Amino acid sequence: MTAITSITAAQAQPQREHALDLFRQMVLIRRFEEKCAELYRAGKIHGFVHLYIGEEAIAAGAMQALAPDDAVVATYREHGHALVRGVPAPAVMAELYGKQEGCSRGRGGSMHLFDAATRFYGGNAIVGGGLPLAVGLALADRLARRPRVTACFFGEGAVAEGEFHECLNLSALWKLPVLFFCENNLYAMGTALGRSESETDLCLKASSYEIPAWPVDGMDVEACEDAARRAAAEVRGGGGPVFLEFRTYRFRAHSMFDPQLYRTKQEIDEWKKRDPILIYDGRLRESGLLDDDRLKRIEDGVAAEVQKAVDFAEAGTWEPVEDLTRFVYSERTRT
Ligand SMILES: Cc1ncc(C[n+]2csc(CCOP(=O)(O)OP(=O)(O)O)c2C)c(N)n1
Repeated sequence: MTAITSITAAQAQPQREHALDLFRQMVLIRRFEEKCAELYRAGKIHGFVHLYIGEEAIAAGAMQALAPDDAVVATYREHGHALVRGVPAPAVMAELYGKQEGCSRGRGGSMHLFDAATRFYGGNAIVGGGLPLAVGLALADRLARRPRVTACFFGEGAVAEGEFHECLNLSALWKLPVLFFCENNLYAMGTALGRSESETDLCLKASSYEIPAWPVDGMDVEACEDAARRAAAEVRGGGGPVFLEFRTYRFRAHSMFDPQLYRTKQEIDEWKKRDPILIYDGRLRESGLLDDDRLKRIEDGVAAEVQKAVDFAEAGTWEPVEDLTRFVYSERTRT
């Protein structure tokens, strides 16, 4: 996206609306997930929940590079990706509740959001598990000559997995249309990158497979959008995959259970000064696009959207016990 300070008058209005929309999407993810944490503590949501708070700029920015027909593959930290991709917030919240009105019929929960309509292929509890899916989706598009790309979001913890290397190798060899979007938040659960990797330069790893790769400030939503658009243009041009390393930080615990003994409060506070919402709030105010009134309108709108999602989830229904074996494939169900 063109920097909002250097646009012509003709471009100004859509650019302004776009900038405010990027901001609103980050606020939506933040408030939605703050509500998730509250509901988890209240016993409304069970199982594993991984919050994306602090990393919102990546999903909000990078998703702008995708067309409706493209595919998205994500990890278990994927509420934000689903929301920005257009999976309705009520369907996401109902899924977290385990209600059958959820986007995965309540059978997946927080880690397995899925939505065919937006080509959102999940949500995956397996570290690195999304990468082969993304390569397979891209291979299918290539074989069917469909001009689509697949965006694969994953954490830096995935680079320790064998399938990361297999997937980078094959997608580069076959020049498949994959956007590898690595979200490097420095820790895989409690393990800092340098404690598990001999080479911590992730772009160098991707380059070793002849994949163009560059780092991006993952706390700056415009930088994320700009990089993703450039990467998507290259991939659509038929040059094969591109790898982006979004440098970011998660402000909350790894999941709901994590004493966080592996990092200091001082480190967390330092990164919070680079809060993507705070940074963009400041930039929008400087360029005259945001003031207290407009911020209040955005916050009120988002609060209403989150409340609607909670109401929908609360009113949702549990799948009847007799349906337990539906969608379970085995010899027995076929006879
Ligand atoms: C194959 C596999 N090994 C181990 C785990 C346990 N595990 C869950 S999350 C996680 C850390 C992954 O970190 P990263 O990929 O950097 O993503 P982040 O949680 O930081 O977003 C691990 C090791 C798992 N889910 N899958």
